[in-house]
Amino acid sequence: VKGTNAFNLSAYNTLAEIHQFLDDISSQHPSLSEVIEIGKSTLGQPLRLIRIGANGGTRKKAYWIDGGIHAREWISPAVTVWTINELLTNNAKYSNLLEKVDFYILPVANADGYEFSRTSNRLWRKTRKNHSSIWGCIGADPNRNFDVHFGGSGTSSDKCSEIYRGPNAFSEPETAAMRDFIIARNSTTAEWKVYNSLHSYAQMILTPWGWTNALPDDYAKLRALGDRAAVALTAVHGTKYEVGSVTELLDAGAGGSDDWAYGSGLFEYSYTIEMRDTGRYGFVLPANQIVPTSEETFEAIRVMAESQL
Ligand code: ING
Ligand code: ZN
Repeated sequence: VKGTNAFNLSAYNTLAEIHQFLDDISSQHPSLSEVIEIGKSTLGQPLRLIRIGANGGTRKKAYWIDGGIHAREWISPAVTVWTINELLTNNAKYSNLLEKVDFYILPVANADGYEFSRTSNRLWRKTRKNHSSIWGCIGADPNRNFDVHFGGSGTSSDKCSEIYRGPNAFSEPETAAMRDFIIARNSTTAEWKVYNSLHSYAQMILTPWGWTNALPDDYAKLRALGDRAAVALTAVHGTKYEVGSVTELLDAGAGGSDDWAYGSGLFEYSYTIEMRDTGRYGFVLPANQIVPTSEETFEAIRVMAESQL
């Protein structure tokens, strides 16, 4: 499947290829999109997102999607680029949605980790910031580095752990850039509504909380929309999904981005979506599953977005 300028939507692309794709597709749809650099990674890579929506500059309901918080979950950046291509290439189909809602899509939140996973260690998860001189113990888990009950259950102070939370909340420039951008936009042009963080693998739509077994006050509301999204997702290719809070379905993990998005009060709805598969290939999902995974995940996103119309 070829997207704009022969960008290959059915392959796992490099960070540079993804950034080129953002520039190319945005230049083809200048009235519906803009590319924004929200900061730099530890190793100096730009952290780039695309805003997609009509009427640039006006305050609109806003939908955030990040991919690639965890380096090895390659399906996540791949689904974000497919989604960007779908919204812009077929924008006539989504004109009402794009009039009312702005999408902010950050394909590769953990840019350094993604490149390291591509070039050196396929199963790398964390960032690449040097918190430790011990070989193999670099980086922090960005999904334990946000600030809701930072340092709580399901996190580690061991720099060699896969769930090392970092020395303090937002110690990683990648998570700090997300926080700063989301907060700054909130007071200008984004009325944040829905937060999605795309991960793999488990086939689950997860609501907060990750830091406690307690459920959020609005759990019934979050769950109802998550359930509707899962039904739409499954209808595409029959892929089975579970819906529940992080601690209902997985182990606790404090400092997750979805807990911060919801707990900060910035977003009304917040979900971590754990995409394909359930373990057969795990993080090393074959590239021939990129398009079907994107097609089904997009229907879940569409339900969440259209709930805002
Ligand atoms: N799973 C998530 C992780 O960060 C999660 C699960 C989501 C934990 C939200 C805490 C909060 O461990 C994967 N596969 O990354
Ligand atoms: Zn993950």
